[in-house]
Amino acid sequence: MDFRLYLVTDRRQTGGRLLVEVVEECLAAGLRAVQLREKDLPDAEFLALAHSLREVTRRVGAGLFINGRLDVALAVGAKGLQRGHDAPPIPVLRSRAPGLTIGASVHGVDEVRAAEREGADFIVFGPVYDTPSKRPYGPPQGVAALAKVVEAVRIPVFAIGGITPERVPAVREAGAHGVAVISAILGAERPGEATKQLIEALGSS
Ligand code: TZP
Repeated sequence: MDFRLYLVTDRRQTGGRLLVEVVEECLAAGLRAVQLREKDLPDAEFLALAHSLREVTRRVGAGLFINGRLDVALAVGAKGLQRGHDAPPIPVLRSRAPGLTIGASVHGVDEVRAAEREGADFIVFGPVYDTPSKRPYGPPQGVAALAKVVEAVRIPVFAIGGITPERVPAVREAGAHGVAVISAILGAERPGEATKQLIEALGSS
């Protein structure tokens, strides 16, 4: 995987700034991969946002990943698809879109093995740390569970959930290839600076 920092979008966390502008600032700071998530956006708006993000990522040669919606990933020429739990199985996605890089979002060791067997290119595992949006689903998984997941597969694992620059050393120690982040970047007063700090903690972008 040619990136270690994976920005996941949430347009409600930008403090009123336009999401595309914030992402542009992060790309200028060295960000190489963005996932458009926005699960609650109606199709037409989601597609329009995907086109805008495709444009700004294309300018700097960064990768755009689309959460869940294969049709949108294909329509905008995204680099990849982030597969959620309700999406078709990975082999089906792969047969429909052989060129896409497929990330699988998983929450447990069994699931992670299945995702690798089915052909996922990488894993996003979490929440590793406490994070407000995931509190309704129970306690965070913790770094020990992350280490187990990393041990169970050969594909790269990205840690998600409450990730900050200070927590990067612990998740890297647990074997994570990289981190996926929402609030530490989008909620920062200066998202570009926050991006730089995460890249520095990771040792590469
Ligand atoms: N999946 C697991 S935790 C999470 C998602 C989408 C939210 C991560 O957000 P933050 O703000 O980086 O903790």
